[in-house]
Amino acid sequence: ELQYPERLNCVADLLDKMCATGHADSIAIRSQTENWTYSHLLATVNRISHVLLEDMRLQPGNRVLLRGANNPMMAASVLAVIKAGCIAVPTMPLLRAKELGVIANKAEIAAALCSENLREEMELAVQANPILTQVLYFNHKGDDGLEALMAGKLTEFAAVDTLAEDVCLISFTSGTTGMPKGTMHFHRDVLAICDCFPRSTLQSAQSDIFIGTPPLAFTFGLGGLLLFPLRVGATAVLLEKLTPESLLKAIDEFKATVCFTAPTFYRQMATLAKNFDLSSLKKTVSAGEALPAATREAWRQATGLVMIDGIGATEMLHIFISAAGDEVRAGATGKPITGYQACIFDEHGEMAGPGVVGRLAVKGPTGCRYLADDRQKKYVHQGWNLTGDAYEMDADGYFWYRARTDDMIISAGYNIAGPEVEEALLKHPAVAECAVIGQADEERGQIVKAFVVLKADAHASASLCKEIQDFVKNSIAPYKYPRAIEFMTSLPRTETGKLQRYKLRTPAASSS
Ligand code: 3UK
Repeated sequence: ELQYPERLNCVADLLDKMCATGHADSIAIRSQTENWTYSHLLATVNRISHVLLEDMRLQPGNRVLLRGANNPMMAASVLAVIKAGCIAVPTMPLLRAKELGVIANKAEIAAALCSENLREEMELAVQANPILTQVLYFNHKGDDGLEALMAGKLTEFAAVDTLAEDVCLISFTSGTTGMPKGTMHFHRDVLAICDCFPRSTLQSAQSDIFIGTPPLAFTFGLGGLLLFPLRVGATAVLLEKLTPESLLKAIDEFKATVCFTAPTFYRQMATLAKNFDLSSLKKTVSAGEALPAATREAWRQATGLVMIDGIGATEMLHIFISAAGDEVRAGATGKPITGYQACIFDEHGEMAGPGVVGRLAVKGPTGCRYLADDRQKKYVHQGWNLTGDAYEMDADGYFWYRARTDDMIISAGYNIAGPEVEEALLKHPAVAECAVIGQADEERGQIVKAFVVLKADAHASASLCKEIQDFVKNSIAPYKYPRAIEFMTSLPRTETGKLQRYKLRTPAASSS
């Protein structure tokens, strides 16, 4: 049972307390060019907090948009906003002015801190959205930027005294449907995620070095690459523009012990792993999308590591079902992590027992609070958070992913889970990546359609198409095979590595 005092500022716990308890000289954050100790991070955060309250004249409770790739100043800015009693609204680096405007208006944001190299779209957003009145740029050499204002500030700053249940973070979902939703989280929630998954599932320690791809604007990255390491006095490596190859190189170079990324990254990393020394790696966490069994197996063969799959959601702040080590059951996501409960609701909204595919519901120390109220009722029922995922629980309490509820394909009366067909396709030696959707069909309602990216040495042809179809028919129930296959050079994905299936559905198909 997690217990927190009624008043707390989570950054005081994550930073001031760590400095005061022997971690001041340990390395908190590394990047390609910087090594920041805990005391340097604390001083930097404190100076930014002074700028927010004194120069930008913000009041506790004000919302501050943050825009930057994964780097030390972006991390310090997020922490400083929260320490000053304000609400951090981190945004994805690739967002354009239009999307930044939507977020600023939805979350009623007047002030922003933005990395100099992402200035262009920020300025366009400011021009088009009168609500945005103040922007300061960081990672900026000029005398009008955040660093120039910080120079004159004290390195001490007492965290603004907030309630454990004051909102400190508004996180927007990565928008696989193209409609970002804001979710609110308390100071207490931030500490709760640090005290659940990393402690019980990862068993993180001070000696750990965390690395990975998810942006700090995605709660998967904010937790895994900043909050979790700080909570145990460990080191976070923050790197920009990573590719599967450069991430492998960085693991080797920084001697990383814990890695966070998405399944597609691991799949590509597995093919290149032999060129690097990955002996420092102990825990590799996959989240954001279902982990195909073929990817889990390729990763084990390449590195000897048993992947830790975990399902999380922006609404819940972080991972709530997972398994590690001997607890892993290949194919299943795992069991509710310490502190969380999960169950399946059937189509009538009743709690279902083992063996029934239904809607995954979770409960724990964190929970969904949407900015816009109308969605809230759909997501939260009697304290249970309904994730929008179709799952099945087995008799031992393991949870097996089937599909997003809106990705279930109904073809000639059969319910077909797209990811199961994707799993089967990925086992074919010519297939590098794939995505399966339901395409509208006069006769069958929908048919299974696969978009396939071939490996470099394979060539698209009618005979390969037939071969792949037969291959699938031979490994799963034949009615699930893709009646249509389209070869692609790449698949549409979000910045967080999630497939954008809605972009593959033709208008006719999605309206049916
Ligand atoms: C899907 C998974 C199967 C699932 C997230 C870890 O992904 C995160 O948050 P989002 O709000 O999306 C949530 C949805 O993504 N999903 C995520 N992980 C898995 N499906 N297996 C998985 N392991 O549909 C879920 O409802 O972008 C992940 C930590 C923090 C996060 N915000």
